[in-house]
Amino acid sequence: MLNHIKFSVMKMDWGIIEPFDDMEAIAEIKNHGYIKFEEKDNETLITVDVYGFKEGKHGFHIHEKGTVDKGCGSLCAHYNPFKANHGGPQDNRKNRHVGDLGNIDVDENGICKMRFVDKLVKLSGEYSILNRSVVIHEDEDDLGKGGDKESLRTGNAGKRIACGKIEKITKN
Ligand SMILES: [Cu+2]
Ligand SMILES: [Zn+2]
Repeated sequence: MLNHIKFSVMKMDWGIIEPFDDMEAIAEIKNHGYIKFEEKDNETLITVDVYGFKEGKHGFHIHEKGTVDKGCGSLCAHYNPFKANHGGPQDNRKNRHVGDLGNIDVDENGICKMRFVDKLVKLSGEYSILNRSVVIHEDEDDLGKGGDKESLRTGNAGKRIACGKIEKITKN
């Protein structure tokens, strides 16, 4: 599966990527770019293309609600349908929230472009992330390894500095 995608989390040559076109969604982060989701064969390709953030790592999650009009503070906790502790994207579903996407790594120009595949994030079915939200935090997510209580809840990622609602892309 997905053998044609020769990357995990890295910057890439956009030209070699075959598009996933079964089902797509996008979260526009106002004044900061977008996050795109493409589901195919039970996996979801996530494309991050954002700008205007401070250099370094920033926690990156799917939160439960999609009410971005009421501010990033209204979006409730990380999307966690399996009632797990907080973790990172490499953990299995017993050890992470579905919404735990780790960190974006912002370069010295304030930009992060990356692509990776996630097996828990779904656009279809019972545990769909549609109409929920993407949140970018001020601090680095410790992926549940911080050794304190908050690490297992939020990864100590700090303030919510940007967010966007995940909306299905309707194709013509
Ligand atoms: Cu978050
Ligand atoms: Zn989490």
